[in-house]
Amino acid sequence: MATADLSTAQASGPVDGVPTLDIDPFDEAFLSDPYGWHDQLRDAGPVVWLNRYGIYAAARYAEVSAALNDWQNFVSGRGVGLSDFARETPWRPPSLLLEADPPLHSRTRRIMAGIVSLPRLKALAPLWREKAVELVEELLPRGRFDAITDLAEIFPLRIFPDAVGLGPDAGEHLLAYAAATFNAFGPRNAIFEDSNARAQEAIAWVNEACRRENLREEGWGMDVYRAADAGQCTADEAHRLVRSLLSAGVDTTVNGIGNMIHAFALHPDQWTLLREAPALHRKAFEEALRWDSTVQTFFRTTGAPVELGGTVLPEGVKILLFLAAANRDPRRWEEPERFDINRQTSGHVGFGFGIHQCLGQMVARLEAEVMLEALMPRIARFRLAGAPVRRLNNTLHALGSLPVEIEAVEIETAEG
Ligand code: OVM
Repeated sequence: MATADLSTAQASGPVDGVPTLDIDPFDEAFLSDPYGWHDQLRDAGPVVWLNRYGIYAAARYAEVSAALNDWQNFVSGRGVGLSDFARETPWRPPSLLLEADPPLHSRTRRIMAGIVSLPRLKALAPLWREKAVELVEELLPRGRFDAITDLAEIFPLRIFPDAVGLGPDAGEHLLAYAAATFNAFGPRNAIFEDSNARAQEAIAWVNEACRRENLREEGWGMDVYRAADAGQCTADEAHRLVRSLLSAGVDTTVNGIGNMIHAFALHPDQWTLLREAPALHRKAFEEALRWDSTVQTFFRTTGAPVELGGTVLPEGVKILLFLAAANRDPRRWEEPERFDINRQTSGHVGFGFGIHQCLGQMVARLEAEVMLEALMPRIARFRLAGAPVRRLNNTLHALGSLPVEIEAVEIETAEG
């Protein structure tokens, strides 16, 4: 099996002085409640060795951010999952953004940054605002709904595929594809195998959807092909770059919004505070990302011997970076377990850090912003109406269901 091969292909043990742990960060117990395990990882040392996979790991803010910021030594081109592309065949042809290093990454990143740009988003904002209000008005009369399946999964799917220029019926395929993609960064465990088996049709659909002839003229996808026309990349690269939009743009924002609503349902005082000071809504989303990071982990591979947290790591080893644990590291954050929308959140690594920091962060922020703007004036309170159900994923902290009961705000009619 892949995991067994990996642990023998890797260095057989850690360099001297590195604490070793038997924790499996991809087993169901860990993934069901990662925050319950992070203290052990952080407290064991700045860099630890995980026996289960024969890899290094870091869960403290200082080392996670240092590694993310050092792209020369902590490379992405050998994959940002457990699998080392120098030794194993990748699950899919590597991303030209996520799984690439400079100079290739510099070129592809520049192309995409010009497309998923602030002016383009500003032009889309009025439509997205309208769609957010429309969805909230549909949900309000129900009193009870599922904040994941009726809202967090629905809203991005009503706006994002359209912005990319995909045809209709993208929704289910995109969700299935993204789940498998993010699971593939972990080991080939049952969680991966299950989602991979379910995603076969979605994979074929995505590969078709990324072709030039299947993209609408006015979407971001066609812009990538225009960059190819302009000589900035090849047509094959354009296909792969459009694939990045579909891979990274859906399950991330679905759970970014879902986890944020979950946070507010668990902290009604913070929702009240937000409604009293709606200008805090952008901060609130950042705090939600810090407090419950959608992307929990990414790997890097050492490209040369490199020092991290007082240990010199050898060349060619995998290191698992716990972004979500760094975001709750008491060495960096005051009362990190508190969800506090007034907190100074800058420096959180929920969008990563360094040259690979989330390309779509402005898209994610705009989606969350318009959703909060639609919810704030209309919902006085969220209450859990049942136990939230986790959807286990090797990379994402995801919910499958979040039943909520809401208290609607009566709309004031004009006086006179
Ligand atoms: C990509 C890609 C896929 C998954 C995640 C991601 C968080 C990027 O294909 O480029 O970024």
